[in-house]
Amino acid sequence: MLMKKLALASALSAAFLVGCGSDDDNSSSSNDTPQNSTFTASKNADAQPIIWIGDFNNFDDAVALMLIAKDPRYTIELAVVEDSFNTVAHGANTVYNILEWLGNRDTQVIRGAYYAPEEVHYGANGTKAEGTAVTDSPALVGDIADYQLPNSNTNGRWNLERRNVMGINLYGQYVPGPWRDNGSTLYATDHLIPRAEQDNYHYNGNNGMSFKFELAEDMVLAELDSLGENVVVFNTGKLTTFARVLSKASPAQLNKIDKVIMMGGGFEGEIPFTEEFEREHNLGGNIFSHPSFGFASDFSTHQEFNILLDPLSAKVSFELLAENNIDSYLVPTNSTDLAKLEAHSIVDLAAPGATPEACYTSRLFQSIREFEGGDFPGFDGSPSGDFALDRVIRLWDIIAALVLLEPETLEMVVREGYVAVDQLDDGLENSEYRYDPISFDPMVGKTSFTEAGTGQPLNVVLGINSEKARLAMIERLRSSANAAVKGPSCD
Ligand SMILES: [Ca+2]
Ligand SMILES: [Ca+2]
Repeated sequence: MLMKKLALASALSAAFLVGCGSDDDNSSSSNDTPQNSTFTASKNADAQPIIWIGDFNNFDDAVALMLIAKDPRYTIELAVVEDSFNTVAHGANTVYNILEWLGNRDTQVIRGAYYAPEEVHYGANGTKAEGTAVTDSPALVGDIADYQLPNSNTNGRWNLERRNVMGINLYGQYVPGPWRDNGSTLYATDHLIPRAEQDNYHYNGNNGMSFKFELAEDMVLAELDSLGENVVVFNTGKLTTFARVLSKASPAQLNKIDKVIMMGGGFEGEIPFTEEFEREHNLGGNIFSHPSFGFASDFSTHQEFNILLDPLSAKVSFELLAENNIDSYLVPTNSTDLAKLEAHSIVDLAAPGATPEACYTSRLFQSIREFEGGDFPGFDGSPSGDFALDRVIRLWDIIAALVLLEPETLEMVVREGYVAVDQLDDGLENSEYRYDPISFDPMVGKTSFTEAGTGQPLNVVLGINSEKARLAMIERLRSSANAAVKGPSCD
C-alpha cells in the first residue's frame, strides 16, 4: 500500500537532490560568508506547513530537524517542545539554533502540555495524587481531568517556563543520567551549531512577571485556524499535547490536517522482532538498561519510549485519528530498529564538499561513538567497539522525517490497522514498585494491533529499506540546496 501523493513527492524530491555532493561555495564556513542573521532558506511558494510536536531531546531529533528545515517543500510553522528526559529549555534551544542556522526564521516555538494525565493522577513517584488539578475544564475525552499549566507570553516572546522534568515523569524517571546529559548537549556538540541570534529565537526562562497564559493545545489549534487545509502534523515525542489537540479540535480544525506522521510504538513478533534476526529478546521496545529486568543485553522491554512516556494520550490520539478519518502514519521500532548509524557514516558525511550540517552531523556521530562506546555498563563488555553506535542507537526520528520527505525511497511496508496501547494496571500506589510503573506492570505502553476500532485505520510502517534511508539522510545533509552558510567545516 502506498501513499496517494507518492509520485509527486518523489519527483520533487529527485529535483531537490540534484547537486548533492557538489563541491560548491556553501560547503564550508569562512569569514566572508553571510551571517545567520541574514540567511533565509528558499522555500516553495506552495510549501506545505508543518506543526511539529516533538521532544527534541537527542541527536535523532536534531538531524530530523535539519532534514526537514532544508527541504523547500515544507515550512515548519510551529514547533511544540514536549517534556521527556531533559528540559524543555534544552529542547527549545536545539530547535532555535538549528532552525536559524538553516534559515528557517519564522517558526513559533512553544512548550508542550505540562503533564501526562496519568503522571498527575499518580504523582511522580507513583503515589496517587488527589485534588491537585490546575484547571478544571475537561479537555480530554473520557473525563480525564485537566491538569495543564499554560505557556506564558511576555512582550511577544514565548516564555517556555521550565519545569525540572528530569526524573519527574512517572515513566521516565529511571532514564539514566548520562542519557539525559548526552541528549541535552547533543553529546557535547551543541556548541558547534551557531547560536540563534534573532530576537524571537531565545529561550526566555522565567523572564518577567506579567504572564499571558495560553495552553499548548489552544495555540496549536489557533495555528491550525491560520493555515490552509494541507497541514502536516509531525509528532516525534510523547503524544500528550496532540491528544489534547485532537480532543478539543472542531471538525473544521481537524479538516485542516492533511496527514499525520508519528514516531512511536513497537510490534512484538513482527520483523525484525522475530527469531530469524537472532536477538536475545524480541519484544519490540527500545527501553533498555533498566536493572529490574535483569537482562544483560539487547532491548528487553515491550515499551517504545514515546508511547511509554504517556500511554493514555497515545491511546486517545490513535483512537481519535481513526475516528476522524485522518490519514495517519505510525513509524514504530519495527521500521527503525535496523536503521543504524554505522561507523562509515561518520566518514561519508565528512567527505570533501561537506555542507556545515553534514560536517556537524559527522562530528555528532563521532561524539556519540566516543561517549557511549564501551562505557555503558551491562552489555557485551567489549572495551570500545560500536556498542552505542549500532547496538542501541537508532535513526528513530530521522526515519520518521524520511517517511515524510521521501517515502518511495524507503520502500515502506505498511499495514493498515487499529492500534491498542496497554495502560497502567490499577494498584501502583499500593505496590512495592510504586516508584517504578514498568516493574509493576511490564506491559504498560506496549502497542499491538487490534480489531477494535472506528473509522480509518492507521498506516503502520512496519518495515523500510534502512540502508536506503541511511544513504538518503547522508545525501540530504550533503546537498547544497538550503545548506547552512556557516558552522563547522570538514574540508
Ligand atoms: Ca525524539
Ligand atoms: Ca497493563
